[in-house]
Amino acid sequence: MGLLKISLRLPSLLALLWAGAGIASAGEYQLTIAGMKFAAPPAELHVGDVIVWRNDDIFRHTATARDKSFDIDLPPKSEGRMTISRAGAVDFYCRFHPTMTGKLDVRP
Ligand SMILES: [Cu+2]
Repeated sequence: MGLLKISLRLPSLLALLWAGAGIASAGEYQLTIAGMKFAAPPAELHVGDVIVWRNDDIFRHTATARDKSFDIDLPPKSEGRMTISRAGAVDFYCRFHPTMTGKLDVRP
């Protein structure tokens, strides 16, 4: 009887610890540009998360917010880090290739 109780409780305890760790830590996400396209950003972004923009192309790009909240210059084969500082939806584009676009959806 005692053994049964323990084996039932352990998985739910582990699940609780796992969920708690997810809430506490900010994430770091790489967002790659390749073939003149931004990769799709992660669906679950939060304030405090870090985005590492990575340009794998041989062309210079930028990750530029339409609301001017960020403007990351990305020479060929380079990376640029930024910490997300506010919640909301932000459309972004490349200043050199305006058809390159994407959107960040940031939760508080
Ligand atoms: Cu570009």
